[in-house]
Amino acid sequence: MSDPSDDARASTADPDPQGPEGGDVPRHTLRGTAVSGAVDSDGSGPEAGQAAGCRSQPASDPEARPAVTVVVPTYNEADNLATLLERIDRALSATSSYEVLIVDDDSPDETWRVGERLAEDYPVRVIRRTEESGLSTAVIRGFSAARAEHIVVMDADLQHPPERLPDLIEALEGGPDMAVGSRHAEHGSMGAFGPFRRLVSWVADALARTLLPDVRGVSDLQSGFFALHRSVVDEADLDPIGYKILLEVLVHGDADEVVEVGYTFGERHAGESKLDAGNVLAYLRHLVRLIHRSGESMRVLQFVVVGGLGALVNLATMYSLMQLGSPYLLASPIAIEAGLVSNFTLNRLWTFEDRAPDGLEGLAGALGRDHVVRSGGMAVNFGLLWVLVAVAGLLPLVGQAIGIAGATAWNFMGNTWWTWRTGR
Ligand SMILES: Nc1nc2c(ncn2[C@@H]2O[C@H](COP(=O)(O)OP(=O)(O)OP(=O)(O)O)[C@@H](O)[C@H]2O)c(=O)[nH]1
Ligand SMILES: [Mg+2]
Repeated sequence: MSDPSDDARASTADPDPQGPEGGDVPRHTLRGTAVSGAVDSDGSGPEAGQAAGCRSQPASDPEARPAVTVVVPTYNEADNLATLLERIDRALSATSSYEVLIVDDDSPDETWRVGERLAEDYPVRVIRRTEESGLSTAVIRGFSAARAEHIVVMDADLQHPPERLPDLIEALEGGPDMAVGSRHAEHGSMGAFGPFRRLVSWVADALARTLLPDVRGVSDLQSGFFALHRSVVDEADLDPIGYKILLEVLVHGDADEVVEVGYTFGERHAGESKLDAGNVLAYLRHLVRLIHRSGESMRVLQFVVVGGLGALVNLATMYSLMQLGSPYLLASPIAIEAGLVSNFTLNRLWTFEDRAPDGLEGLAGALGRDHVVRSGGMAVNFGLLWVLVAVAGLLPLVGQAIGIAGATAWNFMGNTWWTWRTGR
């Protein structure tokens, strides 16, 4: 975990040249970090930005701990803060003592300054970071500076309805370690999400669910709206890339029981989205790091090795048949089938050994399912090739290489969820 003084701001500091989603970030361990008063705001000392203290606690008592800390990462959200804080206050002030911790990356629109001004009316603290940037690291910074036992993470743009905060907090009080706001749970909805973003969100979810068995019970892995007991992250070694801090916490945090609370994703109130194509790449890199650290990468590696061997079996069979005088159009489908059977057998014995079905009937069923999955894989390969070459204008070989990667991902998902569904 970075020392709080990392963020101390020189008065002439420029915004981080890497931008809000800069490159790799340092690894964070929350163990043993100070959680109160260690906040730099406008440079006037650790207590800056705490003018209103914490609601329902004597403002004169600097040690007073709120029951809930709402961590809000911000970048250029100046126009959203007043409404956000007003609605959070309306939702929470009657039932909980709370504080809002704004973690701002030195926004050019001076979100941090607006936050400090609003701290006169609401229990707000502001952390203005200049030496580190990025949504996920901002949230981690919020975890370490939070003073409450219960921590909620939410966006500033009002897409996460503050009115659901009491439900998230109440869900925690019953015993679970985490409560995740979900758009797919009961009473949840994607709101005005367009079809393209729904598709992206679905693919991103499916990839994570396939590759990370630990997170399968959570229906909305893309959610940035969640609550946890601080013990979930106190000892966690968090090392995220990009946007998806929830995934990181689910995989590396100490949460045994996770519940979901449905919510409707609202429309951005003001300002602009920070999502761009770079986020997609960051997400994939994050997934690779997560599967590596969670040990699941071994299965993926085995699957790829088996696929490579299958390609060799395919070529060797075709070569042998043609040597025996078979025409290539007859040799090819036989060789393809030999490759498929080789993949199936090795995956049965090695990659998915822990899920092997019982008996001959179970095996035959798995073989049939595998053929369906791999036919889909060929369609994915061909479809991607066509889109990338005919629509996007890429070179055919590049399109084919991306097609193979897409088909491998498809086949792995199909094998994980369907082919080898038994025995688990
Ligand atoms: N501190 C910090 N906050 C960030 C950064 N990038 C985004 N945020 C904040 O994280 C929250 C989510 O960002 P959004 O741009 O709204 O992302 P999104 O909700 O997935 O995308 P939209 O639906 O298009 O709004 C907002 O409160 C942002 O201000 C960053 O680099 N640093
Ligand atoms: Mg948003």
